[in-house]
Amino acid sequence: MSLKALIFDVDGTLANTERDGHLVAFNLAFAELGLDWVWSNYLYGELLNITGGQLRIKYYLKKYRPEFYHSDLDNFVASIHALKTKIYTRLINEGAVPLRVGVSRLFNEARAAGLRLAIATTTTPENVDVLIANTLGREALGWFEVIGAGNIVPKLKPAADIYHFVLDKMNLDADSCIAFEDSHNGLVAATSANLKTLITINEYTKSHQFDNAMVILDNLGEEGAPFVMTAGDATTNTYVNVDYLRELHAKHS
Ligand code: XBP
Ligand code: MG
Repeated sequence: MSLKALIFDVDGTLANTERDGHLVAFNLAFAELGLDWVWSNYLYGELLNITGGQLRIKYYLKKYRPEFYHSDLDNFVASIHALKTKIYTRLINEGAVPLRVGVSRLFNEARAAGLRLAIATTTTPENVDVLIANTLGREALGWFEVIGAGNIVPKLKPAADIYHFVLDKMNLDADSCIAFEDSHNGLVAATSANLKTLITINEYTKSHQFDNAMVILDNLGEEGAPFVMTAGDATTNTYVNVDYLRELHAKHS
């Protein structure tokens, strides 16, 4: 089966939104609400194992603030998270987070080659819109046939639900796609949906287990700025382009 579509995770894959966007926004939201919770970069690395901002806050409270009590915890956490989303979208609109190396180029090359594009993420839908619109322009939202985000499915990653949702909407077999992820949870979600997956690591995920990935890279690379491969078959390619993706796809079929 030939390669027809590319499906991208967002946080950590398209941009370093976790460190420069979400973490900053969580801490600003806590401060604005008078809460003395401060998440360090180190702690956030652990908290990222829990996908979904609201679940992440609840995990933090249980593990690090066991004495904390609120009579309506679900609503309280939802209200903190709503404020965090407002702050996050403001930060992104201010241009706080650029796309990672090679992302914009690959989108353009894939579109020119007639590959279909989609997004599969656990983040809140408005966070995706604002990141795409701010980095690539509002019209780029139309480049993605499906934007699967947040609670549109019952179970967040590492469950495969969001990938199944996207594949169903596109009416595509997993065999004809490649997924792009940055984390263990993301890889588990993608491979559980039978997707061949390319990993670009970041500072939070560099020590994660990526056993079933096709290849593990430090980023997508650019002409003249080669990627560094941590695992995968040796290649003469120095940056991820459509030819290399077709090669990887054929090799792993
Ligand atoms: C992303 C997430 C999200 C973001 C924060 O994971 O887990 O929770 O960290 O966004 P992935 P929200 O990259 O695997 O999709 O606060 O909107 O949940
Ligand atoms: Mg991610």
